Amino acid sequence: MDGIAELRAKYLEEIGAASGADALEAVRLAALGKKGEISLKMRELGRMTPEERQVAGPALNALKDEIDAALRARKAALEDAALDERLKAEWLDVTLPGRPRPHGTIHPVSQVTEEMAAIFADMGFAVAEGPQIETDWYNFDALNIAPEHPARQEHDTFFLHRDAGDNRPPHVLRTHTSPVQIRAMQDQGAPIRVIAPGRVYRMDMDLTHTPMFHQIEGLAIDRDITMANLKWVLEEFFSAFFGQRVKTRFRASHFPFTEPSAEVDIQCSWVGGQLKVGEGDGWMEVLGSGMVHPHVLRAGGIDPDEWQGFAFGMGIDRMAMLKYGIPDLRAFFESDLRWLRHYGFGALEAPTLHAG
Ligand code: 2NM
Repeated sequence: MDGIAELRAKYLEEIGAASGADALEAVRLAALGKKGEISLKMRELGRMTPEERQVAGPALNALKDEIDAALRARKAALEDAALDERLKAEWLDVTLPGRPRPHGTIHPVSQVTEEMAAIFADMGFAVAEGPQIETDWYNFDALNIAPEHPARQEHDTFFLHRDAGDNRPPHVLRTHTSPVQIRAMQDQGAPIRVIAPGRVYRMDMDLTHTPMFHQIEGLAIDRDITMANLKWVLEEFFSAFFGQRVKTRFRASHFPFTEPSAEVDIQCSWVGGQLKVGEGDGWMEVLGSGMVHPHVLRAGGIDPDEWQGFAFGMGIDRMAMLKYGIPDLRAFFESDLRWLRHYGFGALEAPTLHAG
């Protein structure tokens, strides 16, 4: 059939010369589109004699397939070339430092709480938490603090407002984390080993007191716990916390929730206005403790004829000041960014048992 060789040569050349996707599409339409030259030629097959068609049909089909394949090949080649160009033009210096982003710090209270939890965890104590708004039963009665006991006033408790006629039991902002220990005893029973760190509230505001502060209390109940266990646990704790052997001194004291009770001092020196823990022959009171009172065990649902144990409580904020040399308690809760950046910790400074 006439013209096939010419068509083939013409379109293969145009395909080779097409410099982009649009030009290539124009060639495809001109050759194989509805009104394309090759399509029109195929339509002419119907008007041929059978003999003519037998020659022209296969030739046209072969041409169509060849042009089609050439179009695809050219399209792929153009796309490859475009990608090569892009890869040459675009580049990224992976050695550049990242853009600096502002990031916060871990508050010393959070850091020290984590450090303490890690040390006590090593001695088998789990962390317990509870509500900061408590009933006066959990905050006082369960802890053997009688209604007329001076501790209820001494604590200068924040009571929640009650409208006249509102007969719900009185609620308070907890004045210590001991109610958490009562709840833990009720929930878990004996034996039990927990620490309860958290916020507590007392109406007190001067150079060394803030109305909100942080306390950590410990509780260990078993069949044969004595004050010897208490002394070992506390000495182990202080030595791990301060990173050196720290001597302790137990002084007889009184708390409604423990009997007997002891206040605990740690060894320190005070030279040239500089306080150092774990050396010298001075003592500093840091902790209250004792054997849990039978009334308190009973409030926690534990039988005091079968079980006994020790409890202790200390201030977290003051321990943070001691360990990290932070001078002013009130600055702890002022949210001053300069203070937070100076005394704060990096997110990756994980607490260790040997922090220095
Ligand atoms: C202290 C001193 C002595 C104490 C008692 C309890 C409980 F709930 F188990 F009875 N928790 N913490 C306790 C004992 C706290 O703080 C100065």
